[in-house]
Formats: sequence, structure tokens, C-alpha cells
Amino acid sequence: MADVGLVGFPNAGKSTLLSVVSAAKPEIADYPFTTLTPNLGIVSYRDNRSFVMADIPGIIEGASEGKGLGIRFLRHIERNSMLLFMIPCDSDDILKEYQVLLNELKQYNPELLDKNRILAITKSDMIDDELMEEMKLTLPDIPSVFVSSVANKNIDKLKDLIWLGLND
Ligand SMILES: Nc1nc2c(ncn2[C@@H]2O[C@H](COP(=O)(O)OP(=O)(O)OP(=O)(O)O)[C@@H](O)[C@H]2O)c(=O)[nH]1
Ligand SMILES: [Mg+2]
Repeated sequence: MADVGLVGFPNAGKSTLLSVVSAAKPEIADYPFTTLTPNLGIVSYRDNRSFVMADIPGIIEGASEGKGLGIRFLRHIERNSMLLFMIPCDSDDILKEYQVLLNELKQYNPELLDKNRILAITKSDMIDDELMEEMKLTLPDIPSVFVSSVANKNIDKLKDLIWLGLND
């Protein structure tokens, strides 16, 4: 059973995050639907604590009607204590993407929306600070952090947010 489940469109950087915070070696590639089955990893946190992260296949609009890989993998996050939404910083509309993801979860099981949610804006090594500040004004109203798995940016901050979410 995992503590935090990763929710995002294909190519959002979910598996890459898992690979930098745990010993898991998921497949990573620059095309959608790289991950076909869920991956679990144990994430070490400070003071010898740890939590489990579940990386699942990407979700797209219409997944609840069977598009893409569908939503059958959402059962793997049904028992997670919390959900980490992941949206790339080069998304056309972060808020829209967030709402699409939320809606697909809701179609599958409305109780998924009772879980604590946080948001990681991924691949933030691709944008400068100025753009980041502008984008902060457009984010959904949940705890959010700009991260880069590749540049190891704000990964500790993200772990702090996850830990808070798991323990409140
Ligand atoms: N620049 C940059 N690229 C990244 C970062 N994280 C992931 N990527 C790239 O984004 C692409 C997709 O990464 P994955 O981790 O496979 O994405 P995913 O969300 O697991 O994708 P699916 O399994 O298809 O749902 C790969 O080419 C990664 O190298 C990052 O922090 N910065
Ligand atoms: Mg993947």
C-alpha cells in the first residue's frame, strides 16, 4: 500500500520523480504512456522516516470513458493517503489540466476527491524565475511547488509538503 499517489497526464515527469526520490528504476521516455503498469518506491525522509510513492500510468481527458490507458490504474491510488498532482510547467493551461485530472478521478470514484491533494509543477528547469512568479498567480488553490527532478530543484521542499499532507 502506498502513501502518496502520482496523478498526471502522460509525460508529466511522474516516473522521473520516482526515480530521483527512491531506488525504483521505472522506465522513462519522452513519449506518452511510457508507464504501462504501476511502480512503487520507498522515499527516505529526514530522521530515518520514509513513505511509499506510487507512480501510475498517465491519465488523459476521457480516461474515465476508456481513452488512453483508461482509469483502471486508479484503483492503485484508491488506498493512498494523499495524491500528488503533477503538471509540467510548459502546459498550455495548468488550471485546466488540473481540473481535467480532478474530473477523471471524480468520474472513477468521487471519494478520491476526499484525499489531501498537492501540486507539483514539473520540469521547472525549463523556465526562468520571472515566468515562474507569473505562473504562481494562475495555480489552483492547493499547496503547490515548482520542482525539477532533473536539476534536483525543490525536491526536498516537495518531500516536506508530502510529509505534511500525510500527517495532517
Ligand atoms: N527538463 C526536464 N525534463 C524532465 C523532467 N522530469 C522529466 N522530464 C522528461 O520528461 C519526459 C517524460 O518523463 P517521464 O518521467 O517518463 O513521464 P511520466 O509522467 O512518467 O510519463 P508516462 O509514464 O507516459 O505517464 C522524459 O523525457 C523526461 O526526461 C525535469 O525535471 N526536467
Ligand atoms: Mg511514467
